[in-house]
Amino acid sequence: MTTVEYDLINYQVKEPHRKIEVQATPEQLQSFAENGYLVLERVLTPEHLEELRNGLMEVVERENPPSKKQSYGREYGGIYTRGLLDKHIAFHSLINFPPVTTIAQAMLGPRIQINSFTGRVTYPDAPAETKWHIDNRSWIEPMPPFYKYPNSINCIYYLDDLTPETGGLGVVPGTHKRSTPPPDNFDDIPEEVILYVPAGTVVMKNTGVWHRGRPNKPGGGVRRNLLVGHSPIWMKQTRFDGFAETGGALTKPLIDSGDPFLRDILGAEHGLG
Ligand SMILES: O=C(O)CCC(=O)C(=O)O
Repeated sequence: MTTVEYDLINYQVKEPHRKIEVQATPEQLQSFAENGYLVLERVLTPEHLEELRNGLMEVVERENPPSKKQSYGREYGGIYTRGLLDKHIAFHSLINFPPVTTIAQAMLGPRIQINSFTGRVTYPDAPAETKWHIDNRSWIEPMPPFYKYPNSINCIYYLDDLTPETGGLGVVPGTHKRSTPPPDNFDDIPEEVILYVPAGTVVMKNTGVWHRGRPNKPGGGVRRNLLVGHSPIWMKQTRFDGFAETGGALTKPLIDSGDPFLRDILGAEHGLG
């Protein structure tokens, strides 16, 4: 546990002093900053995992016929479903999930939002992988005088074990600090670290880190995960496939409750923080 205290330098903020009890050690935070990713092993209980798996499969089965195993092309294989906070109440348990959100606040500042909430499912009988990619980054060269490149975090909640059969997560440590994008292909990279983690583990990543979901092979089981983006409140929420990430039937009552943390994290506040 690490205590982090911030002052928001803004006359309009009612409570400018923010104290966060971060559920990580200073060494873990330092390693996240250096490598661009942090592994939180088994932070979901078996009961919580089951609720999330059931919620995800309900949505996926509602949206896709059983024969459909792919939303896009080979580059992003498997089924994707976006805007999950407004599709199933099971996911609301992750809106304020301190093992993750306090670390996001330690890395991004106290006023964070969820800017995307997506599920991904791949099946052993329909081998699927992703190419090397980054999730979200803006980098301009030369750096204009009034520009600071923004940082955000994507958290992958693994709902099934990652094994050589189901496919690990490949990451290249430190690449969030490079100006170059990853190669636009599926080739091996010598510095790749392959993470095989048990179900219930969350991998938090700077969205500029090069990574890929390795292939699910015949013999592996179904491989499910949730991809939850966090950013400072002033960034736009992602709009993949035309989805507004929050503000629909399930999240509007939470936003309308007026709770300051919920308003921030659900993207209803756009102040400078
Ligand atoms: O499934 C994984 O392990 C990673 C998926 C991913 O990075 C993505 O879909 O953007």
